[in-house]
Amino acid sequence: MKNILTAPFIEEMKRTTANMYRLGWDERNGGNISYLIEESEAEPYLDLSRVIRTIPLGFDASPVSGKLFLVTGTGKYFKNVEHDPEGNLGLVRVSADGQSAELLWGFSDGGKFTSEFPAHLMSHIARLAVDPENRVVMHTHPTYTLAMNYIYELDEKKMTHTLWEMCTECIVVFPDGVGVLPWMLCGTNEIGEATAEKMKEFRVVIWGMHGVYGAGKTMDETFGLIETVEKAAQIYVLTAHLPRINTIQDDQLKTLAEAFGVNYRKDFLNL
Ligand code: 2HA
Ligand code: ZN
Repeated sequence: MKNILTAPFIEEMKRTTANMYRLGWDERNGGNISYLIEESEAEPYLDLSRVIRTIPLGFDASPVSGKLFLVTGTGKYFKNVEHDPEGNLGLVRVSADGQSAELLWGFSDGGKFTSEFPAHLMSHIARLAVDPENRVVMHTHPTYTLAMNYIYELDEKKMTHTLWEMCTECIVVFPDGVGVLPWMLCGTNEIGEATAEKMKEFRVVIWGMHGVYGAGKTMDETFGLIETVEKAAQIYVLTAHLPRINTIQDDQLKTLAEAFGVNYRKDFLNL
């Protein structure tokens, strides 16, 4: 058996959480990531028949039964993942009946997965139905996206439109726009279900006055998606109180989307 601490998926999780912490997006225990791992990726590092303990999920995750997820722990700090991956992360397999998670590695202090794991798994299920290659779900509290939530209507069309105007590449990176949920109690199945419903349509879902969920095929793609939304929100917040002299026009956004061949939300432009 190879040492799991050298596995590429652990390395990626360490690098990503450290990076997000340094960006100031994941204060204290803020944020959580789940990463679908293929059995063939985990097998060189772990005896997959050895279950350390079984943890109830609290909802029916049978559409992802048997799938492995590397996930951040509840109450754990992104800041600490790189120094103690085994204490702050866990590799779990969704049980055959979809009711629980079988811990295969990690959570070494007796901990468990993030309180948002239902929202993550429901989002994985929703995204996999649209894109079978989806593997990552990421939740974080990016500063400017959050700031924008307090000074801008929580409206999908308006918010997407404004974000698209803020950087030329936005419409190319998130042509599907951003889904928006009102403030809701986090850590519940209800917010998980609402997020998953939005994830059928959007890869980015803003949780009003809380943060953002992103989904994608790889850690880089998912991080890049959120990073681009955050950059746009930053430009917005830096300019919102100033007179707007210039803006990217809707016909230019259309030209961009067509030049890059992306399937964008045409109903989010005012043409
Ligand atoms: O895990 O960010 O939404 C901490 C959170 C909850
Ligand atoms: Zn959060």
